[in-house]
Amino acid sequence: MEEKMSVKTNLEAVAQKMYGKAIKELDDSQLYIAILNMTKEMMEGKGTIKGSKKVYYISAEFLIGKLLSNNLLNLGIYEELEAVLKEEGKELNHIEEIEPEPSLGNGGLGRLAACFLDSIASLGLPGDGIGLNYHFGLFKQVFKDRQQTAEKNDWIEAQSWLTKTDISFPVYFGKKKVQSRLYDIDVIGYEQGMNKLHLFDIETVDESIVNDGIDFDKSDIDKNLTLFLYPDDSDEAGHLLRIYQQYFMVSNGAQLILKEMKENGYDLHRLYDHAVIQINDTHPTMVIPELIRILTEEEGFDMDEAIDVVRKTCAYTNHTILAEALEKWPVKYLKKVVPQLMPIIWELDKRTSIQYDDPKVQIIDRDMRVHMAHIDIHYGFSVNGVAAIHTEILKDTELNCFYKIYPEKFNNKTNGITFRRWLLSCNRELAACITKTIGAGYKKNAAELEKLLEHLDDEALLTEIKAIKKDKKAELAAYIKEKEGQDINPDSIFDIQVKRLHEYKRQQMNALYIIHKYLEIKGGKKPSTPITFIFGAKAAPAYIIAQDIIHLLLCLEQIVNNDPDVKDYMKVVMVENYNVSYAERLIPACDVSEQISLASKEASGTGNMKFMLNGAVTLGTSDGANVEIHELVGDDNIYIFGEKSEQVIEHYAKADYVSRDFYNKSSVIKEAVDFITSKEVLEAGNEERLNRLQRELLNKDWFMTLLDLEDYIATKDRMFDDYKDEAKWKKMMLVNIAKAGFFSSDRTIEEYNKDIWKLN
Ligand code: 26Q
Repeated sequence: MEEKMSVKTNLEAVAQKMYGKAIKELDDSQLYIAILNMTKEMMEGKGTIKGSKKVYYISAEFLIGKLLSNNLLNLGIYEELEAVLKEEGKELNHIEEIEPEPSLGNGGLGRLAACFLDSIASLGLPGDGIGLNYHFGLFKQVFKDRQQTAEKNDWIEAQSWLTKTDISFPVYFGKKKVQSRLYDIDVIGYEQGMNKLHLFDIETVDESIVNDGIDFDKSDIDKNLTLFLYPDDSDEAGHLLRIYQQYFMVSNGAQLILKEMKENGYDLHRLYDHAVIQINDTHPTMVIPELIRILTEEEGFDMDEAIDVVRKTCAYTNHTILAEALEKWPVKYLKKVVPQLMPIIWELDKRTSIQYDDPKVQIIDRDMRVHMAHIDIHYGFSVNGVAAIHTEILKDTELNCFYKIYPEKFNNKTNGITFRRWLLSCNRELAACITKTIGAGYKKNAAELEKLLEHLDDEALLTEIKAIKKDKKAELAAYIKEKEGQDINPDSIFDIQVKRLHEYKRQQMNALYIIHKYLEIKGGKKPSTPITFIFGAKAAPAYIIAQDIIHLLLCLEQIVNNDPDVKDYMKVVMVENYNVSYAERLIPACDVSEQISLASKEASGTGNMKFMLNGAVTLGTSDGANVEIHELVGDDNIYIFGEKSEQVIEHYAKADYVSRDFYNKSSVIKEAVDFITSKEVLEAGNEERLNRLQRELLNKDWFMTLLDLEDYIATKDRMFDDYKDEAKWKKMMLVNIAKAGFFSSDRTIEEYNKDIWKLN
């Protein structure tokens, strides 16, 4: 009661002060601003988390999503506020809608960073994020003529979670100087104190230079440096700007860290006793030479000691084994953007080449490209992969020559997700049901979810969980009707694939299944339960084939949903502008979680964990964290198909995969692939795109779609068949929820702390 009084009194006071009005007189937008300000004040009141050693998680991306409901939840005032508002005739749900979503990330890597910040604070560990304050973040996806177009995503408003600080550093690009400005976002732990997300910006950014869509003049960094986040494959012109951004981030980061060390009176010669820098993929790698540069040029260190101190401070996380995604910047580019770093990088290269003659481990290769990951591995103390199989592949193949040199540096940290956002906040009904059944202990200790296994025969519980799923499906159906204008049947199976569009993730294989089902229904074979296939995916604007796959999905949506013979049995929906907020609605409503990457290619995946936690059953390959999900839930509670990673790696080594052979020997595959350029699809779509996609599948298919297609179809059919067995399905749901505890990012962060950071 007292809490409720205080939230009410607090909000009334803020409303009076800002608008001179009572709560009930405010409209939702004004109320949002009032609640934002009240929440920021209450967070400040919790105080900063302190300790003698701090982790700095440096990352080009923090895909934080909307913050209001999570901050309220972590402050422990969500329910009180909701009740206060209700008394005044207001709905917190509606107010939450007003907050714009920052899209400061591409996908998994950025979202992981956001989950980690939540867990670091929730465990009471001192740890800040360091990144960039992109004004438009990742583009907003808009479909036109069944194709993706990109628009800017304007998220910064006069009043927001950002707090402008008085911290500003000079950053030099050779002789050119820019002056930074630091903005902070408070990160409140669950029933804990506060850390910070530090986002650097420059004040001269000019939002008006953006033309149509997301096109802008790339030459003037004073105006464009922090305008946009780069999509995960940028064109040549974008590369230089990407390097400008990276250096701007790390130079500011290094200056901030050293400033904090000095303010605390710490000896920089023992930097590693007070700071650990976690480098999120290679995007912040230049922090290593930058720190060495500052220590030698400005702090009087000799080179040997500077390198030693920095090496003991920096740790690197690898998120990919796709060779094309590993950053290798031409010396020419670095010389142009950051000439002051080149002598340091040459020095690091010289030391490495003296010690190791293997060309595969050099910093600068014969083509004069700087291998960013090699800097991290030689000049950091820890290298981790993000799921067990991923780390094994790094050790055995991709980074094997490094593993032989530094076996002690390699370790695995299987990814995790914050249960505050991905259960307590996005599925309050399920959380309440779990709390009623096993108590609230799981909120702080996710492993306690296993207690649910004692209730496998509890019919009432199983029925309740299924009913919650049904409600969530109905809510999603209503939302999709509103946003996409599509009618979907809440009693159909919701089969969902949401993630970035990439060939290795194989959305195209799912599309081929849909074609196969469509043709079956046309031929008179109707599924016993209707199915809704839901997709959400952004494609990097320069990634042509990915755009083609989106086009195919949108064409299928058009054809299937408008075919009177078919639409009662299946529907296809590709939602526009899939983002964190959309994920929060899709994930609780999912029955079948599609995790179908080519084995060995998806480092971990984290959507797979979110779906399982919300009672979806996984249809997946033995890839990334699916392997660990499989081990946890056992064969009976997951649907695994396709070739294993060893086999796939062997196909690449022998170059023996020929997609056309699969097409020629299977009529099912042939029919599905042929349909891409059938009369029906060509009428709905763009001939050039559809032809190109079909040719790609037949002549190249680098990610082996056709290799696994038949097994995929058979396994998916079996899964849909099992859905009819309600008793069986409900048990699978419960086992998946119960076993999801391992994937709490609290567990992941505890492991980082124990093995790498060693914060006390
Ligand atoms: C690189 C150079 C130039 C421009 C952009 C980039 C770039 C940007 C983003 C390269 C990669 C990314 C993002 C990678 C990513 O999201 N990786 C995912 O990380 C997740 C968290 O560990 C894993 O779960 C996924 O498996 C992995 O794909």
